[in-house]
Amino acid sequence: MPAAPMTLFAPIEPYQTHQLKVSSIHTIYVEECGNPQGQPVLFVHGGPGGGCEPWHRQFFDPRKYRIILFDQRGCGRSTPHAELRENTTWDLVADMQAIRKMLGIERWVLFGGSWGSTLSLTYAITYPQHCKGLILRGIFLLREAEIRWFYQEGTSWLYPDAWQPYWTHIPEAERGDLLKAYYGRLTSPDPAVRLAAAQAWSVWEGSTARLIPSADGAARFAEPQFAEAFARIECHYFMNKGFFERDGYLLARAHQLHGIPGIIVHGRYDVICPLRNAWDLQRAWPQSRLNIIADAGHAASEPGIVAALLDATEQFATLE
Ligand code: STX
Repeated sequence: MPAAPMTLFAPIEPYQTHQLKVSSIHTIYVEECGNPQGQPVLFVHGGPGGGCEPWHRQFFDPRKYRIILFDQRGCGRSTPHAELRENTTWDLVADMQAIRKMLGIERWVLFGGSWGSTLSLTYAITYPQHCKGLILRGIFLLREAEIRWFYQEGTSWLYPDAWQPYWTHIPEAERGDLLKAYYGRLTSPDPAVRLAAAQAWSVWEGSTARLIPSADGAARFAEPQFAEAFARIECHYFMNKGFFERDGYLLARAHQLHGIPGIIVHGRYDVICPLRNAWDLQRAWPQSRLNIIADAGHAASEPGIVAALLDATEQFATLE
């Protein structure tokens, strides 16, 4: 097998784009890149509410893959922007089925990081017959302990500097439940209250994503259009516990993944989604392999993570 490249493939443009109406309110943006006859792969972005970016196309050899990307409800180029109504995990799973059918694909590879891993796992557990294989990074299982770790107490002990603006944005009396306090502000009728909360929420996440933080990396998270969708949609999903029927739902249903090959890539120093998540998932899913990256945090763009993901897409390019 030829060695996988260490850096992303060259930038590409879609050969086809779609606006798919998925509910009375929502229309989602879908694009296809690479080789129309290639291995179908669905890129599942993070957040929820993060949207796709052009460089996300570059994890896949465009000669070997039919690369499908979509912006989930309420974010990126999907409309209406930052909308929370008719926006649940199960709506997104249904949207993925609608995309699959629209494109005439029977089985595909799923590629998702962070919330993209959560949603890919939910889809695969619901529709294993349509999944050839899963490539997952920065595993997020949306358990209550994981939400508490990042938004209430945990990462705060490692990043007290970045934590300061996040928790002082909320008055002392409300700090016992920061998620709830943010939810109130993120759904305020006052656009200024919404935006300030969205920026504080979003910058917290942007400041903690990489092993070695970069100033411009966090700056994008303060951008109003991005922050509003990202913070509102994330907080809405987490207030609703991912819309799962119980805590630990994904691990409890992991047996549904039996027979689906998986490659899990996770940074040792991921403080948004601790390595324990990937460990627990691997143990519940014997057909997966866990690749721990010794010198990386949570971000998809860190060098060791990029190299491991490129190696994974090279391996799955010919999966039957
Ligand atoms: N949210 C984790 C997540 O899915 C708890 C995520 N974090 N940052 C991102 O996604 C983007 C880089 C996609 C914005």
